Amino acid sequence: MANKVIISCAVTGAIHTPSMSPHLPITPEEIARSSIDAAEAGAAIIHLHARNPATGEPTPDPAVFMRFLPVIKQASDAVVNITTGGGLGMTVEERLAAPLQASPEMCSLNMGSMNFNISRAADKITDWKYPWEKPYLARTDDYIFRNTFKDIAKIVELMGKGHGTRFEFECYDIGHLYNLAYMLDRKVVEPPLFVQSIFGILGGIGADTPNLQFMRQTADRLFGDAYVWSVLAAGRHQLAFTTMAGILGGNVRVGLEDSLYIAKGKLATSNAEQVSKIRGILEDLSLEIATPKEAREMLNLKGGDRVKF
Ligand code: KMH
Ligand code: ZN
Repeated sequence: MANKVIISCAVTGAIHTPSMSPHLPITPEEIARSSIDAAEAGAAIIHLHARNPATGEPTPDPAVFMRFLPVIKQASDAVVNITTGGGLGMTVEERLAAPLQASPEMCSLNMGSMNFNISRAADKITDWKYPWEKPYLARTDDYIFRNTFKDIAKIVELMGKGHGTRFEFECYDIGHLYNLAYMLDRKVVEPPLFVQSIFGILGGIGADTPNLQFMRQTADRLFGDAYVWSVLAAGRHQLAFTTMAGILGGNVRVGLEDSLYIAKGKLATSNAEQVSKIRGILEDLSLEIATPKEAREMLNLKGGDRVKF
């Protein structure tokens, strides 16, 4: 089982905006449908954010999450992973509101504060669907995504100790691995650690191939066999980096949160399309895809019957 590949799918996120793709799921119905289809295509873990159904703006409102979480659970065995990163400008308290109510098997945990700059995305759009989109992106050249050691410890305390939720540790740079190692040394977090290495966000490590090995070797040195490695890369780097991660024995994350494309210049029409594509590549490389049950065993999750939705 150790060499089975977990495919995570991040279905909507808080980075892309409605004007960038007509295929980005916005409403609870669209998020549920897209998640269920992605799970059927082979995703064992579904990583979720919520959006205001009327405008597509990221929202921390637990009531909106609760409109799609039970629908996904009823139609699929996939592990539900709720963001604690939320959307740009949300407080840590706002970011925690939905996971505290839903008590999911997994939630994300961002391993450091950083300049999270997605302002370049605004350059390409000329026709904006909603007034919030352009300023939301543009102001990120002066935005710090806050995740202090105290914040991280608080999230572990509330979600980990409080709810038995385990974490997708989002590491955007090598230093974030050291932050996680510090938490491991102090027994704040427990193995097996699901380390999501992220490449290509401006403010974090770039999507250059040598960095993939650097990240892997550093994680090996710091965590030994106490971690399960996964990789995501932003935008056009998504497929190359996830393919390389599979070859190197890692797990992968795809989804429209991370990239809106399926090929050069071609928008993905669904999350399932990206899941099917990476699944096909991994299977062509003779790698086996983990089922949700196998992912639960690999990551020591509490089980889908112990969530509150
Ligand atoms: N969009 C990813 C680069 C979170 O949800 O906590 C970051 C992310 C953060 O997935
Ligand atoms: Zn996310």
